[in-house]
Amino acid sequence: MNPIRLYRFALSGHCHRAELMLSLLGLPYEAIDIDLKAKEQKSPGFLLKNPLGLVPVIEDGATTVADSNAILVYLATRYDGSGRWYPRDAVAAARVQQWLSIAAGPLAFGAAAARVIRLFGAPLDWDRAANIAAGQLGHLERHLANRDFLASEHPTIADVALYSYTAHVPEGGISLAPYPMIRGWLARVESLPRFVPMLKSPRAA
Ligand SMILES: N[C@@H](CCC(=O)N[C@@H](CS)C(=O)NCC(=O)O)C(=O)O
Repeated sequence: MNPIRLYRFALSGHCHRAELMLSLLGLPYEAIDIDLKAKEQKSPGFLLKNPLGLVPVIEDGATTVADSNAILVYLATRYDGSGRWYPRDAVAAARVQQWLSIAAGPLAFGAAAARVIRLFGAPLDWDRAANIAAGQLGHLERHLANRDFLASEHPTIADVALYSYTAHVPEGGISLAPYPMIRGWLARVESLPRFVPMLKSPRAA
């Protein structure tokens, strides 16, 4: 099998989400770093891969997939013969989708936004982001009170979608100290075979 090409920015949780899935599935991949500061993601060549001009994007042979959650769905559907990472049963699939929506909604506008403000000076409102993050982390903490993984008794793409930005919440100036259930879940994800960590920003405390 030829390696899957992953176009990424190493400090992006969206990109780490895609890379973590590639690694957990044991798929050969080649990471290609995109220089976001130089706006390489808006170059004509890159816009052919993703007209929205965002990373991550993967190329698997003739197939191009943009958007981190779409990449998780694609990789699990195509390469996980067990069907465990993306269950097809109606109820289980709906439970997974709820978490993908949280990853694309309150996680992105809360914890991820707070981090991009602190690390890269994004012109966003940190108090608003921290408030959204508090609501989302509280929900996650309560959900994990009586289960090990988010959408099933075993890990699924829901856990992969939520992991990266949750693990790096402190880089956004938000402590994980009040969230013991979340910290336990992060440790369970980190102990999965072939787990790869996300790069920690040198700018973070
Ligand atoms: N919904 C997209 C969001 C991706 C995204 O926001 N990527 C950021 C890096 S974390 C990006 O490419 N930013 C460059 C830009 O805004 O020009 C996904 O899940 O992949």
